[in-house]
Amino acid sequence: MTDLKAELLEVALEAAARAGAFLRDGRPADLGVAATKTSAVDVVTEMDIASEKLITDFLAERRPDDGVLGEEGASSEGTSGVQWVIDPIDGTVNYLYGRPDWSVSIAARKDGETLIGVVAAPMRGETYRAVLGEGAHVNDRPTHARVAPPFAQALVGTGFGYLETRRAHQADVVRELVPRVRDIRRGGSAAIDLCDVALGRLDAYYERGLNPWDYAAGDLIAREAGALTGGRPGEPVSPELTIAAPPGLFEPLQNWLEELGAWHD
Ligand code: LIP
Repeated sequence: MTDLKAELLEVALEAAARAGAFLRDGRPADLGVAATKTSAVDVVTEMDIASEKLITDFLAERRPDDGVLGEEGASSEGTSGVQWVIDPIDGTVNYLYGRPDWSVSIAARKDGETLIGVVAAPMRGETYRAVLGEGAHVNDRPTHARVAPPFAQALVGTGFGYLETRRAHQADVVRELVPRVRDIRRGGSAAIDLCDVALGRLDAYYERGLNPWDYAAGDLIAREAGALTGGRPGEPVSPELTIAAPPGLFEPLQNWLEELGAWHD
């Protein structure tokens, strides 16, 4: 592991641990919605904002020359060429409702490549991490995606956006999926869903409409665990479409999603 990747990983693990503990231990019993974004159900809480400030303050202390992109507005170019991509709470609606599946997602990118990714899931007592070319781990244990099952036996995760028109088309797509696979799961945190593919807790995951902060870390963790990731055929993961699955399942799922127009509203 290069010195840079080792340093970025150590900083990301500490930042995610601090934010995760703050969110787990400091959640107000009367937590409410502080603001909305693209719709009345696309919510931000005071804890999203506080978590992003905790992380960006820590990064400024440890890596002052790096750039930052955060879901709740953190945005700076930096001069080092390293950019941090942060989701201070992925699964905000779950966090708002006191449900356990939420995470802190932190990735570091340089020259267009994600070098390290960390996803902390405090209510699971687990932290997922990966370094480019060095494999994926859950806590300190290496993890690998499941071997591809037949399509009809695949457990597939997905999610839905916050806009009515997008949700209606996503429902049409998942309607076609349900009779063709083992089952679906809708966890509510893309970062955790991508890590669940890395852990073998899902056979596949797909979703349209994610932001870079939702998928940056989980995409690397899934790939380093042996899964393939991408969007439309020949495309990388993007807000247009994100897919993760082991070889042998990735290809038929990608073709099927292309045919059903899962990449558009
Ligand atoms: C969420 C994603 C989830 C998606 C939600 C939302 P947030 O991110 O993790 O997979 O279905 O619509 O985008 O908003 O909680 O950071």
